[in-house]
Amino acid sequence: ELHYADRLNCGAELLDRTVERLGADRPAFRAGSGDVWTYGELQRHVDRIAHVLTGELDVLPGQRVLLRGPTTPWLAACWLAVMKAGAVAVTVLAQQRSHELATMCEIAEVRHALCDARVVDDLVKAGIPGLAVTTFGGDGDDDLLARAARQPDVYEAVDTAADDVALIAFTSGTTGRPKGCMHFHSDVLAIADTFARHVLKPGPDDVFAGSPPLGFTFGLGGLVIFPLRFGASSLLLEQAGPKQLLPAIAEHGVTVLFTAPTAYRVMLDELREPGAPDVSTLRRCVSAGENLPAATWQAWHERTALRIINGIGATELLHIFISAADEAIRPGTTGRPVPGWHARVVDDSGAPVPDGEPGLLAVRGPVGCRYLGDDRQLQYVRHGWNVTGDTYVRDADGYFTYVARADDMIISAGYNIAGPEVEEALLRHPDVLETAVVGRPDELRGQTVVAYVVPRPGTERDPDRLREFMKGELVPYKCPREIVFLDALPRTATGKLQRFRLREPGPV
Ligand code: 3SK
Repeated sequence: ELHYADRLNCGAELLDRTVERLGADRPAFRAGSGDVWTYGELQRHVDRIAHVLTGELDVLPGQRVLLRGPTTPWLAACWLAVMKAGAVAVTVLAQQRSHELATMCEIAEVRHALCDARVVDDLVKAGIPGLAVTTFGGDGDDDLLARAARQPDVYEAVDTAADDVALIAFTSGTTGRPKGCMHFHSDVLAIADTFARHVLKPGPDDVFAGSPPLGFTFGLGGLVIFPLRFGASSLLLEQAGPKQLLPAIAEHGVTVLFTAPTAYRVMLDELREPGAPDVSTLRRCVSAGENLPAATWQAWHERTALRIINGIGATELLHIFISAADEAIRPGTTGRPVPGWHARVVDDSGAPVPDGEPGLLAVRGPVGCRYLGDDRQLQYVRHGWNVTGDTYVRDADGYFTYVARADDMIISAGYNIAGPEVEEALLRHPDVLETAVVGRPDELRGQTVVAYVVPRPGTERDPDRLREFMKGELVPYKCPREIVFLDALPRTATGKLQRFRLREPGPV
């Protein structure tokens, strides 16, 4: 059980309390350019920005402030300043465009925006009524950083309640109108005090890095909240694809890595090349965002001797709630509920199903789903449990194994087929880099299994060879009837696969 004081400001806890414990001279943020901010420097930047927010921009506690930009120490400093000012951060992705931004600002009733000057055009173009936009990192006296430089460098955090809303994080899932998930000051600390504390077990000498952006709670947790909670440092990279991550690991001595299965596969290819970067500083590798196939886990382990920490998280629950560490890891499974969390597998009525049988994943813990003005809340929270929309199986040892998204089960000629199981089999073929398997409507069978495959560069696009291979891997009814080669799979801005686009008729 976690206990927090009734009055709690997560910005002050993450920054000021850490400085009190460990001093101001340790590194906090590192940028790709090689710049390093100590905790003391970060604190001064944050406090000056907080003064601008409350003293010049008239941001009031509880008001919503949009934050938008590539992953940089300045974006992270703005987030901390919004926390300390008692306002509510509405984190979005730099790639989100005018229409999406307008929708999210309308849902969250955003009045202020802090936006990296390099990506401000889309926000201005959105023409959001009543929105005051302040840029950072641009020219001119009005820029946030120029204003901050004129402010005092100590700011007393606003006295917020533990259950005041601190953050609104949007999830669009893979389709549909975005949903704003409200999270409290205590929620921000709870994800660090559950997953990070018990699974990652970080220390002040750790160097965090990863690919998810700060507008995705996977990245906000992994690259800002966790390192600050434990006095570690974080490398904040504007470009953090697998090709940039690998050399950065070697250059900055990264010890804790956050990324998704696809990036592990691409990095493995790079690591097989002669002269590949040295990744021997890595101590923890976390994978979330989508299912981690056992084949990817094994290949990474063979190449690096590291055991990837798989996890399932959700924007609704802020971060990872099922995972495993060290020797407790069982490849191919997600793991067990993180200490502080409870999980079970239920049927449509909410009743638990026996171990070994698939059903809906239901989760309960220190963070819960609170959609902002959206009746989809009634589907997500049922009988006090958060029903994530994933199909899972639990075994007798309490390990949870992913089957599919509940709406991704393929039903063909009366058989239930989990797309990820077919994908896992395809990934065992050396020519397959990425794959997505979906059901396509079919008069005879109801649905047929169609596999979309991204081949490894330089390999032949031969569907017959793959079909032959699959006959040796899976029972015939699960084998794809059609194999389509693509250069890339359709994904959301946070990297999630958009299966619905593959199910639609016509070209992808
Ligand atoms: O949506 C996810 O997959 C996720 C994973 C880890 C942490 C947070 C999130 C939202």
